[in-house]
Amino acid sequence: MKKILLMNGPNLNMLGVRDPAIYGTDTLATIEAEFAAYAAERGAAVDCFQSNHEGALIDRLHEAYGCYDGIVYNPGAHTHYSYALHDAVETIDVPVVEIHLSDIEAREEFRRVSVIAPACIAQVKGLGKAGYLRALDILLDGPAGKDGASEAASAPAAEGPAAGGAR
Ligand code: CA2
Repeated sequence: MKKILLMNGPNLNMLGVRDPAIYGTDTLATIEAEFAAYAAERGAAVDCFQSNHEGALIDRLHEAYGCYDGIVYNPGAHTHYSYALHDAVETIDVPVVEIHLSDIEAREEFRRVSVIAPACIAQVKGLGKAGYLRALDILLDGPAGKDGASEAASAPAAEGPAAGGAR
């Protein structure tokens, strides 16, 4: 059975508590439960981790080395500036799909850049909580997906309403 790690970064523990217009009404616990249920349907086991601390997230990525078949990771605001997390993702030799609930390309200027994406095999954005499931599909099936749709192979694939223009 494949082992998948679901990681969420800073402030994502606040999902469902504030800003439902941007991030939806689901709590992180609900998203994690639905992700784990979908993974089970697909024959994969899931561990979940959320932290508001960069060092704890780096430590968890290091611990994932050799233990997981893939990681679905929403780095939160670390996305836009943490080269330390970029380096950790690059170091561990585990495929990572970056996921964002919102379409970071369509928001404030500072959110349009992901410094993590170049270390990931794909990026999914703007699909809300369904994006987490899509990210899992990419890990299990590859970026082309079950239906065989083609996506860029040489660079991380970006999905969502503004797919292709994320970086
Ligand atoms: O769209 C995403 O998933 C983000 O990763 C969410 C991050 C944001 O910094 C990224 O630019 C895009 C923020 C998560 C904050 O979540 C909250 C949830 C409820 C209330 C307040 C914050």
